[in-house]
Amino acid sequence: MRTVICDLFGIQYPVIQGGMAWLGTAELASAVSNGGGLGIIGAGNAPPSWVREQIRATRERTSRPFALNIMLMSPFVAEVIQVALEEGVSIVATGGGNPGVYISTFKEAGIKVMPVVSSVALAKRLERAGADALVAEGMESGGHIGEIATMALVPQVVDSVSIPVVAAGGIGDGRGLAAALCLGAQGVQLGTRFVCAEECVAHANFKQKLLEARDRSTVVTGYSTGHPVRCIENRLTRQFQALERGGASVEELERLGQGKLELAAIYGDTENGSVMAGQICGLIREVKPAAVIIREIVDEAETILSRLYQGLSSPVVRR
Ligand code: TUI
Repeated sequence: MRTVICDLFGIQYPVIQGGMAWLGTAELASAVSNGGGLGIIGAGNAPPSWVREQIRATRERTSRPFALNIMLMSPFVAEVIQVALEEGVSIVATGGGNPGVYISTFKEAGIKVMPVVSSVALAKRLERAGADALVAEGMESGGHIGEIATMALVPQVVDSVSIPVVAAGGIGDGRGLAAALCLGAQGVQLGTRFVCAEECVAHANFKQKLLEARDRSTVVTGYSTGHPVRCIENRLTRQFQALERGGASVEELERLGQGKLELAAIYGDTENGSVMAGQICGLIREVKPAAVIIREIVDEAETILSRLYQGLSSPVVRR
């Protein structure tokens, strides 16, 4: 299965890993790239020294293309960009804001840029600014989200730009990949699914929380702060929502959120920490190697699409 996005990034399959803070480490990124997808190091709020180490560690583990995701709300954005330039990263993804002012810097260094967008307006602006591809991310995603669902967002972004679009949000298997291709996307980005990759450094409790999750397990907190975040419901989200309902200040709410992703993802406190996950979490039943996840997704999508083409009345095989 080859699409324009495979040629753009020099990858085998149009399957891209989400650039997750704390979890998009060299271990996961290299495993995804070695499996034929595009692995992404998630800089999150990490200091530039950590990002540099992860880039080097990824290179030790794979000779295939990988990307660095720069989270634009990070206090270290400028320094992380400097690290990307110094280390000669070939692909930069961005999230959590408008990367418009940085794109020319990346382009001058020969770096391909793929911002995450959650609206048509930003998609058009970033195409004009020189982005090479876009990730259209729906509100089914885990972590920091926009307002529009993937099914509605992807075709509208596809129609508004001429660069390739990758669909994200609510995609967890080959059915999602096939559907995304039908919406006009050239590939998919998956975060939640890759949290349950063997190579992901997430604490066992964090993975277990995802395996136990169902369709309605996630909630969105932070609408009142302007930074909505989707997580699995737990003590922290209930505490956050109670404070939000009580009209707590943005400062108080942001203070409550600080350090909570690390608490859950690394230390395994899934009650008091932030278990960021997308709505597709209910689909995930087991932990397996990233390369197996990728192959299963691609094989399933190919089967569905060929059965559709043959005119079979039920192209999707039920599990
Ligand atoms: O960035 C994400 N997802 C994330 S970042 C993150 S780290 C974090 N930790 C604690 C609290 C909050 C965040 C966890 N998950 N996804 C990509 C994404 N980008 N989703 C939405 C956006 C976005 C939002 C606004 C992109 C552009 C944008 O532009 C605003 C503007 O200025 O036009």
